[in-house]
Amino acid sequence: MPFGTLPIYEEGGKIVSQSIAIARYVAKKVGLTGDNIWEDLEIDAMVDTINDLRIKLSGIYEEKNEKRRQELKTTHLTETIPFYLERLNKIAEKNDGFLVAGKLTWADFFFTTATDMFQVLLGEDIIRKYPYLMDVRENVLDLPDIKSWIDSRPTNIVNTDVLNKCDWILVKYIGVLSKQRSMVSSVTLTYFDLKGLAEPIRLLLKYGQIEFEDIRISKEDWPEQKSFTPFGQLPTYKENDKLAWQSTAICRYVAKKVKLTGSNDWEDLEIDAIVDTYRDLNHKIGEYHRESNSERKQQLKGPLFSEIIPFYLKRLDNIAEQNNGYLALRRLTWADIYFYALSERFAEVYPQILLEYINLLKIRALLVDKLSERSPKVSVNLSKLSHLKALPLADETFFKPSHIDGIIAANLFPILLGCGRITGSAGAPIAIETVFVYTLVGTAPTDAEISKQHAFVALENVIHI
Ligand SMILES: N[C@@H](CCC(=O)N[C@@H](CS)C(=O)NCC(=O)O)C(=O)O
Repeated sequence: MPFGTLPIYEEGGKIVSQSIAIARYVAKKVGLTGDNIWEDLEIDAMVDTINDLRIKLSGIYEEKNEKRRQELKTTHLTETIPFYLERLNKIAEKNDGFLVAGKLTWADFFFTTATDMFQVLLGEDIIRKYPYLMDVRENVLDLPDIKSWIDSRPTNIVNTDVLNKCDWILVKYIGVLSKQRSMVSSVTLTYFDLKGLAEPIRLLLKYGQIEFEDIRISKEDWPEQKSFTPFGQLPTYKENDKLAWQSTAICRYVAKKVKLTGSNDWEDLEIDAIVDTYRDLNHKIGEYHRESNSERKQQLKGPLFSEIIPFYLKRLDNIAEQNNGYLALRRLTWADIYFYALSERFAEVYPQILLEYINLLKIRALLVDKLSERSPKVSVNLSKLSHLKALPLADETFFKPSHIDGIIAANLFPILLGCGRITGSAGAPIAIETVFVYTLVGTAPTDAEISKQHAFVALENVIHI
């Protein structure tokens, strides 16, 4: 089992985990996806929204204290559930009893199975008051094949003990579009003035050189702006007159435009599974950071740092090692950009933890390469660097203009430094020993007349000294 969780899906000897990624993959096989990448984005956003609700409700069952559990249940029944279901009901009304695109898609299946589970867990029929949502369920449950499956399936299908232990999350994805910039005439991304959930989308747009308006809502303006968003949250993404929400769904959509998806359905499933797995971890880290009760926070801290984080990072690190330094498919995909952007905050707060996972650090370095400009800007004159001759520089062409291999956070830099210093003639760059290899800092000697040309040469292959 790749990450110690069920369900897993096996096909032709290949195994993958992450329930929503698997559902998306199977939906493609059985023709329940959208007709174009925007419809797929809408389906993904819908599935993620239902899953957001699922995650909120599952808090009731994770709460050990009986009084707090009842309070939470009441809040969810009176606030959270009506908030979501009223909005979903309106959407289903506009879509003639379906959730997306006025036709049956896998989002309707996801809704039906999720609400089955909510009803068992809450002991109440929460859908009864929402006629169009009842239609959504009927449109699924009345399908002859589904009917006969329900009649013949094992009766103990919902085992709440197991459900309480499960932590299934979501994600989405699909095809590939032309990289033509002109296809996107006007893109607006709205979020808070933070990296957060918008940063992977920003990086994907930047990677594809898609121009966009980066709107950042202030804390003061948020209460008013909230009511204009589909589910009271950000980010939202607008393309011409169409609006989308759900950050991971948007990432997958933009990834298709910029060609960072897989080249077949199975490859996309592999990317989705990695993205969902990192979301699982991110969710657990987020739970700890959001906990305001200091006693409960303390209880979460031990298992999070001694078990959960090492469990996930070790496995992801192994995957990157086996994948030519990437998280999937032995090449750059949106899973890497997603991981990089969402782990940035983690890397800032806990630089020491990430240092133990050298392959994950390398992904971060590789990505900066894709997102940065070429350096040095003109070729370096090697004859002026004779003091570097004996050094085992991994990148033998460091003197040629090319993309940089990495940026090291200032707070990490001192930790990486070793004691060695190799200096040349006055003004020549100094080679500084680091845990990776020697790096050069200083003014690069060039044939051109350039007064301030800095070469910071990090090297392609990591050499441990
Ligand atoms: N699953 C959603 C979650 C969105 C979300 O949690 N947004 C937060 C900011 S990170 C938000 O809008 N919070 C403000 C609020 O709920 O009032 C996504 O990935 O887009």
